[in-house]
Amino acid sequence: MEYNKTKISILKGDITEQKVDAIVNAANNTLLGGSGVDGAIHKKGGRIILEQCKKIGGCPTGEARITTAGNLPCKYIIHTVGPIYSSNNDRNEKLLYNAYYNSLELAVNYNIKSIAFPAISTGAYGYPVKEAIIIVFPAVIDFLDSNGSIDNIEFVLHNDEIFTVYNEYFTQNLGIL
Ligand code: AR6
Repeated sequence: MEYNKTKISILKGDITEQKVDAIVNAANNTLLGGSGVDGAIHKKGGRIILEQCKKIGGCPTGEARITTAGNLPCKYIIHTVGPIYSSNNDRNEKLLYNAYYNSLELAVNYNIKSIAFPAISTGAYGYPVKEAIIIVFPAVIDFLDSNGSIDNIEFVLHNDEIFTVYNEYFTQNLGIL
């Protein structure tokens, strides 16, 4: 679909293979790597990403930081940290919203025109996908309403169940987005 001239798409796959300007990493506060999408990005991207992350020195939950992408086909990695679902309670929604919004804001500051997001916090951090999705799209739409200069936003889902939830939400809300 298109919103304010930005193409928004959902696909099933591996975010490390996306040939976009930037991919978003679902990192942790240390930015020193981990499992899941974070592990895949560091493994395929190579040590240069970790070296830059070490220099940055961490990232608070809901904020975003940027590095180059090493051996990956994209140009940049935007590292953001989503909330750990079980430990934030009433702040989960705001923190997840901020992770998406701040990643997009950082992207625009770097003149990034295409960006791919994983389903932040829905793996190790335990955020239920059906609760996450109703935060993700409004965050993106709010951002585009105030800042339209991104051409392409992709949601790259690694897992069938999550892809189905995104797809249903996308289909049902297409008319009102
Ligand atoms: N491409 C796209 N999505 C992926 C990929 C991939 N290659 N691999 C996994 N996913 P997670 P979190 C999906 O656990 O919940 C790390 O250890 C996966 O199916 O990667 O934000 C960090 O260092 C899930 O839907 O991130 C943190 O400590 C989604 O990515 C912690 O995990 C997010 O799952 C962050 O947890």
